[in-house]
Amino acid sequence: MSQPMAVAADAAEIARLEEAARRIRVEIVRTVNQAKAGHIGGPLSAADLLAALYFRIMRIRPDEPGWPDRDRFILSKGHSSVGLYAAMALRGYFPVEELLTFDALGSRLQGHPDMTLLPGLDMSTGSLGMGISAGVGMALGARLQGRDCRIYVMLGDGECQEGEVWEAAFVGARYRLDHLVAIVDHNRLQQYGWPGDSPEHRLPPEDPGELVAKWSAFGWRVIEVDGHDMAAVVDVLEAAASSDGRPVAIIANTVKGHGVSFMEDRYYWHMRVLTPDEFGAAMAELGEPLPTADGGVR
Ligand SMILES: Cc1ncc(C[n+]2csc(CCOP(=O)(O)OP(=O)(O)O)c2C)c(N)n1
Ligand SMILES: [Mg+2]
Repeated sequence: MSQPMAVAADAAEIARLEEAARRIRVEIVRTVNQAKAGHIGGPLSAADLLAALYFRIMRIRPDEPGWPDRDRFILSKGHSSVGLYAAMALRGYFPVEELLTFDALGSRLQGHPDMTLLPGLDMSTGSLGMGISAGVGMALGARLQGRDCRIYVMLGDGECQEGEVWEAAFVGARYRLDHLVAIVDHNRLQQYGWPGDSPEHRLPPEDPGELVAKWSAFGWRVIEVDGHDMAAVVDVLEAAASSDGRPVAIIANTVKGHGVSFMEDRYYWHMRVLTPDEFGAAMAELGEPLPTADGGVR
């Protein structure tokens, strides 16, 4: 059975999704601040993509996480788990307050996603390069079982340096897995990368156009998009559903740390704990100013 056509996203729907993305960012910052641990730049660059997927695109049932026909999501860049957890909590998989247990001993929300702990999590990840192989397996499995579900895999651009990504890309195209959608969070930074022309500046993991050329050369249908333009993100994710026999790679051009000005494009916010002042400033920028001792806001 083919998937029902979605009603086109109007301005109110785009605003709803933008608000979901803002709330995801707020929970990312709050959670990392509470845990004094966790990655922050990568989750922030992925927030708009996660909002579009979890709040509109994916056919999922948060109250029935094991529904066999659900679309699957694999966060291959598993270090961005806090963004995925925020999206799942806000979408109703578990209480938002549980985010405060992030990375604690015994929590279901480990620093890297553990599918044996959290219902609704489709794959354990963290070792970069592996998620896309799992996605190929799931797409093959769904085909064998006659299921119409889509498999979405989010990768980092630095992660695309892993050889296993390209082994899986080769196989995905060979088997014409047109229900497999890879989304590359192309934020042009990795953890450290190569030094640029100043101490603040690091070179991107790839040359301009290189990811588009490589995924195309491996036989994938490639679509490029501004990963922070919600209307455009929704358009390409919906376009990805019209199959032409090839798996789809969406190269989403993003900014690492997007939404918090002093984190944007700065490699050292890949993983860093906020000072109290930074926490206050970040929450204010995200539209959730913290209360001050005298009853005002920062
Ligand atoms: C196989 C493997 N090597 C190294 C790491 C350590 N590591 C975690 S995140 C990261 C950088 C990833 O960069 P990118 O894929 O661009 O992610 P993003 O910019 O979205 O955070 C590295 C090297 C890892 N998790 N797995
Ligand atoms: Mg990156």
